[in-house]
Amino acid sequence: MPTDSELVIERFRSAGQGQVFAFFDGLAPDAQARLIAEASEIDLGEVNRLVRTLVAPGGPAAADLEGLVPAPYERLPGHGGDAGAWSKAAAAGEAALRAGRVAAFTVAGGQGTRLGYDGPKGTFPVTPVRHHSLFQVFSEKILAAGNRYGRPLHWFIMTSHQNHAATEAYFRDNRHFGLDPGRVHLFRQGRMPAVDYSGKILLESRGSLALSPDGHGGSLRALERSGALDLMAAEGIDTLSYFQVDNPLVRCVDAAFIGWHLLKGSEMSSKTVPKAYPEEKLGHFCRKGGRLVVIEYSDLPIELQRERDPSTGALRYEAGSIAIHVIDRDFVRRMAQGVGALPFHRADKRIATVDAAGREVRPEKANGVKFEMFVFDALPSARNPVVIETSRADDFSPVKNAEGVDSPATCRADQLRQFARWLRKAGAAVPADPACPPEFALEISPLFGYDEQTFMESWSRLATKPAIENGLCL
Ligand code: UD2
Repeated sequence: MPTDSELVIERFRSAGQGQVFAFFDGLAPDAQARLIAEASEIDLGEVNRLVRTLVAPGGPAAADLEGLVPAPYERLPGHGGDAGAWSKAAAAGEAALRAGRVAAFTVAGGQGTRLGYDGPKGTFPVTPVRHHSLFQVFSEKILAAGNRYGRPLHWFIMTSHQNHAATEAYFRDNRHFGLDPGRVHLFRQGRMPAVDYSGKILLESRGSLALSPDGHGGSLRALERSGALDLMAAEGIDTLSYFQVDNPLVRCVDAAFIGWHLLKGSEMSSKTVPKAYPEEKLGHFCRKGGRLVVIEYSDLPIELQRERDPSTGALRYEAGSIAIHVIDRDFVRRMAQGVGALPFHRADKRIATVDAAGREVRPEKANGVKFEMFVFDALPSARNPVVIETSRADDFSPVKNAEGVDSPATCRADQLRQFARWLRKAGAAVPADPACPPEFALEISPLFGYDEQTFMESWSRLATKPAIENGLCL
């Protein structure tokens, strides 16, 4: 009788992936066991299908743009939207929050390579004065919203194998920033093996596979596998408010957005902002064959990204995707169980590996392919998907790069502008551009106000208004 290990090795050999065990015999028994465990995670049928369709010569096919048109969206009242419909939506969202039907959901499994920060991205110090982390900002927004609606929120956070333990320790060490630890649920996303350009699964070292997170689209199956969906069902939660870990401006739960989603009977809804300029790196909301799709910036020809509406001068494909969604729990379950399963995308990357002699190789240029799923690929399968406009200044300023656009500096300036806007609205005198004098120390904790409305309410309750010549920390 072959042992379990022999069966795994044989499975890989017959799939043409036997190279994974090239150094097996020289490994210590515990390292052998670890490699076998990693290998057992791999769905070889899936990998070989992806190699055939995405890596083999000729593939992948360019995105099919036949019949593509810009998607319509619900405009903000200030931009011609129906103010009555927006206030109905806000009321419906508030009722859902008060009934405890909504949970927050953050995807935090990415590797954050562009930022060059060592550690889970959520621990990055992002606020202008107190240098609070992304996770602290979200925690305080979620805590404050729970207090406001009289129902503490559950918060699901998807991590990766790489950053799970560090993320868990961070929350523990910081006492979950005041949240009930029983309502903060961390779970790991799935992994996919990387392959070289001939489709062979790469080793990261002699005794381990080159595995990487399966993309934010992996969140749908990870929510199912981790038991998060069952927990939601048991707690009476049917709606997830989804956002990315890199965006401290996001309204973690936005009543009007949740209300639009619920009132339209939508299974997955999205926020959009008009693209700031044609080359901005956002996906585009479009319609194709009667369905809502997101076409990534890298897949939409630049001529189309630059096309303008002759009457208004606005970009024709102006509806940018900022990766903020509301998702129905049962829809996640359906998608996770494979109905309308998400496609994988190919990403060419530099992948640390070993050579034929088992020596470490740190390539200078891309040497292979990683496979990732994108959550927005679920939209075409969703019933009545709705897209609503949001104001960029109130929802979107991601930290992606160490410098330049979407960097800690631009995000800091956007936070300062938001705080200044709220103060000005309340009648306080603040500099025209608070980001200009760097010594102007301004920061407002989400516990004081996490959006304009909650800020104004807290401000009006202050018996003595604070002086703000040199800044203000609330
Ligand atoms: C994403 C969108 C882009 C736009 C932009 C807004 C894609 C392909 N593009 O760009 O259209 O909406 O965001 O900021 O999504 N993540 C995981 N696991 C993974 C990979 C990523 O949890 O395996 C998380 C990651 O931690 C982050 C988010 O997903 O919170 C976005 O990932 P990204 O930085 O790779 O996305 P980006 O900037 O290419």
